[in-house]
This record gives sequence, structure tokens and C-alpha cells, in this order.
Amino acid sequence: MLPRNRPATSKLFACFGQTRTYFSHFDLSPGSADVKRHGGKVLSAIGEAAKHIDDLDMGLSKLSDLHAYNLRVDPGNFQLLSHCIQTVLAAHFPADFTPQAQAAWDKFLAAVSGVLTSKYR
Ligand code: HNI
Repeated sequence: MLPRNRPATSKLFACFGQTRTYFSHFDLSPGSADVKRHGGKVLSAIGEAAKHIDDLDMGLSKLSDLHAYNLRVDPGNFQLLSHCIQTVLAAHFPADFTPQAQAAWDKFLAAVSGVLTSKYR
């Protein structure tokens, strides 16, 4: 059984093993320095995105290029990560993570994912 507070990127690698293929150069053991550093980058980027919520295309333009042209991450993986982020939020903030908050997070992460996968086509 997974610890309830497993951070989102560790949860992603543990629950959805296919996502590990993009990180063959990482130490993917739960809580490793690589995983923590990367999780910090992803969540910081989500924090930055929130500041540009009215223009996510502009705010996430560079990251969108990176994921589409360099990393070529399969778009389906973004839904998996969004799910993991929400389960971690629910575990850490059970009182605040109301159905309304969950709906808002789901919508926001779907919008972020939409921009990061918009340049594939
Ligand atoms: Ni993602 C690198 C943000 C989803 C695979 N990713 C980054 C970086 C940020 C980031 C920030 C660091 C860029 C830099 O160093 O310049 N990634 C995000 C965000 C989401 C996301 C905000 C979705 C909400 N990334 C995903 C998904 C995968 C993914 C779903 C694959 C499963 N990302 C990567 C890989 C790297 C990466 C691979 C490069 C890692 C490295 O350091 O080599």
C-alpha cells in the first residue's frame, strides 16, 4: 500500500509505471533527490501558471515547446499526473479539498495540460 502522503511525482511513477520511460536518466526510487527536484520544478511551474491563468498559452509557451518538441511526452500522461496531484492534495488537505475545490483543480490542471500538449498536432 502506498503512503497517503506520497508526493505527486513519486505517486505517478509508482501507480503508472509507463511514465517512468521518460526518466531513464533519473533515480526513480520514491523520495530520491531526482524525484524531489523534478517534483519541485513541476509544482513551481503550476504555481507560475496560476499567475497567468488568464493567458496560459503565453505563460506556458516555453514549457509547451519543451514537452511537444523535445520530450515528446504522450499526452495521455498529463491526465495521469493531474490525477496524482489531486490525490496528493486530497490526502494533505482533506478539509479544504471540497468537491468545489476538486472541480476547480481538475479544470485548472486540464487547462495547463491542454496548453502543454497543444503543439503536438
Ligand atoms: Ni514535465 C521537465 C513541468 C507533465 C516529463 N516538466 C519539466 C520541467 C518542468 C515541467 C517545469 C523542467 C523544465 C526545465 O528544466 O527547463 N511537466 C510540467 C508540468 C506538467 C508536466 C507543469 C503538467 C502539469 N512532464 C509531464 C508529464 C511527463 C513529463 C506528464 C511525462 C510523464 N517533464 C518531463 C520530462 C522532463 C520534464 C521527461 C525533463 C526531465 C529532466 O530533467 O531531464
